[in-house]
Amino acid sequence: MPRRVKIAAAQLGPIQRADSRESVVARLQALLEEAAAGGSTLVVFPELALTTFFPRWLYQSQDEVDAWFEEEMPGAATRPLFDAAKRLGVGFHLGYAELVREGNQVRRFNTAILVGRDGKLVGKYRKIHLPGTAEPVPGAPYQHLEKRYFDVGDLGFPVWKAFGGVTGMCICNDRRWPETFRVMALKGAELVVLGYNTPDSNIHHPEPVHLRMFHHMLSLQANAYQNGMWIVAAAKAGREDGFGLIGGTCIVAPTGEIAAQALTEGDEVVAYDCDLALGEYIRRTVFDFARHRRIEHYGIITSQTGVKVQTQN
Ligand code: CDT
Repeated sequence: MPRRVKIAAAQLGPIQRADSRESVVARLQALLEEAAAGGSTLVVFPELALTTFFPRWLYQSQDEVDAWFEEEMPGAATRPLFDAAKRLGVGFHLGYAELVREGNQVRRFNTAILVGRDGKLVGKYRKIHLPGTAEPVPGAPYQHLEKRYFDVGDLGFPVWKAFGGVTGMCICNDRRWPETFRVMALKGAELVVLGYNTPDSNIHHPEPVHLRMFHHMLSLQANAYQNGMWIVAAAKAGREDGFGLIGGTCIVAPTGEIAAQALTEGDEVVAYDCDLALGEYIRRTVFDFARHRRIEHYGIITSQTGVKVQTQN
């Protein structure tokens, strides 16, 4: 039996450093309304969707850093989005920088939330695979300081019954790691939604430009197929603060095929009527985990991070 749910990936064009939260939320709301008018019941927004990709800069003070974070969700600036979701009966996924105060301790996460069609929180995910460095890379045209500004996510990879199926979340660099999707697939995920900010160059190693998009699509398509799940990925795209971000917002089917893809590097809604039951045959046949996985040979995956050469000779 098909289980159809129309899902929109809402790509954002660049957000400049001077843009206010209010102006960005107005853009998100316009995308939400467009997606709802087209019949979508879930709208996926990018990673850190309320601000410029601020980890590209080194700041002089902690106050400057904390200005990019939200202590409340919804807060004054974001409440209109939650109100619009409730009014339109459409849920959303939103990435933002989260600041948590616990006694004397402050923790900061790269976070995403899933909000239901009633405008209420369904679940939260905090990014686990933080890329980049804690210290600036000398001579680089811009930085990628996620390891400096964020704590590693502490919520694991949860999934929720939501939007007609079992739904999970991850954020940007998480999509490059097969463990991300396999853990959620083992919990029954049929749909994973994510946002990303992927620079169009690699500051750590010179790379042909086309590889940035290729590796993005390769990761999504391989993981969708190998886990028999839908993946909906929303980009922040275009030239932001003078530096390029790849677009490539897309919806990938459990077959690994691209069901829908953005055409621009600006604000754009990409939608598809996803049959959440489509992956069932893949998980019943070639990727029937219960019959075919051989966990007795996988232990090293969770007991070891880096490579230790262990040859047989
Ligand atoms: N935001 C984010 O996670 N971006 C990374 C860039 C990796 S290069 C340091 C990505 O995987 O797209």
